[in-house]
Amino acid sequence: MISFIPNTIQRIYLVLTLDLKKSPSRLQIEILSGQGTFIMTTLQSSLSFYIYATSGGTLFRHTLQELFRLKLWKKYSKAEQQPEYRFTLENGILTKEQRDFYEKNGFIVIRNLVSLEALDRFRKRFQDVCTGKVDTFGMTIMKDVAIAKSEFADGEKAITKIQDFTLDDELFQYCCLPEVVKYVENFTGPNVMAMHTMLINKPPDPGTQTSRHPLHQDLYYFPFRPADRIVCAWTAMEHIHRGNGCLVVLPGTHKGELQPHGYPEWEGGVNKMYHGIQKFDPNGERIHLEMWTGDTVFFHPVLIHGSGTNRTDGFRKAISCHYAGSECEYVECGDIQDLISKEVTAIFKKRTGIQEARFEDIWRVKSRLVKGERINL
Ligand SMILES: O=C(O)CCC(=O)C(=O)O
Repeated sequence: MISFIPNTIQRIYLVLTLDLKKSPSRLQIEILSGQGTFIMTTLQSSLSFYIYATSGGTLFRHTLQELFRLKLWKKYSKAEQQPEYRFTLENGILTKEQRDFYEKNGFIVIRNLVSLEALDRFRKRFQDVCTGKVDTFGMTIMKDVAIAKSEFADGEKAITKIQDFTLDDELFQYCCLPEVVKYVENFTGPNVMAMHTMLINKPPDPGTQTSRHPLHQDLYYFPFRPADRIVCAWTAMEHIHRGNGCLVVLPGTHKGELQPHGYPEWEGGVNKMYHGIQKFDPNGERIHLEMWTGDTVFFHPVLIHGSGTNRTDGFRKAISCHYAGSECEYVECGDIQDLISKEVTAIFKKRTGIQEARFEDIWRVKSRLVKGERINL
């Protein structure tokens, strides 16, 4: 009798205040966060229990089946907080295996993506740029430090790289190739900007090893973020292997931080703006990417990579574009990017005479929308 009265009062209270509409997940949060208090379970049938809890002075009841759903919710919400996929997006055409590979390694090679015909058009246009047949407005034309003084002082053989060809409608076609862009969207999302473009014509090394490209992170050059919504597409214009200086990547380094860079102290000299990372694990894993004509590698801007010496007689060609989701934003560059931002801005000021130019202004001018809407960049 003594225990019957409080029990009856409690049951009446339960019935009067029962709120069956409270969502199980909400109740779970409140119990876990201490706002709600678990009270008891009662047997509903042989398979079903009710779980009672109070929150904010009201009592709630859920069945064991709902508790099971709560477990699923807990699992799902954990996935939301620590997403399995950070570097790739849902909306693309990468398979699960390809996404997992990129997430883990920071790059993915897609074989035979770009046609020979398209690459021949870009090769022809490059030759026309080198021989002065087309307007090179906006482009940066670079020579190897060793070549400038060599027998290849003119024409295609004198030029190691052209950058910033977004204003050239012919070369810009590379950035817009649907077969490339459909992969790019896996990383940038649907609003795609071409930010940085290059056609690299790695020359035969004259023995100085200046044809090497030191290990670096491309994000070092970029004043926009977030890094995970930026990707490079780099297409082999011929068979590229260790002999002619293929790309070398340090898998998994895209998960790290942007590192300090500077000019490496190489005996034979270093090309302008070829800054290298100053500290890295020399014993870390390296992968040399052997690629055939049309193969395309997509890689993250924090991935440490570079390319080797060209020990052949041929000029090794590759074409690339760095894309970013147009929702990315320009940011103030910190100390790590101080050297490169000053160097690039000084060159731009000298070339254009625009003394007020800031680092981000240069990027605004040279970038071009590929698909979707131009939002921030
Ligand atoms: O094609 C190459 O040699 C490497 C290019 C590269 O990594 C770069 O220019 O950032």
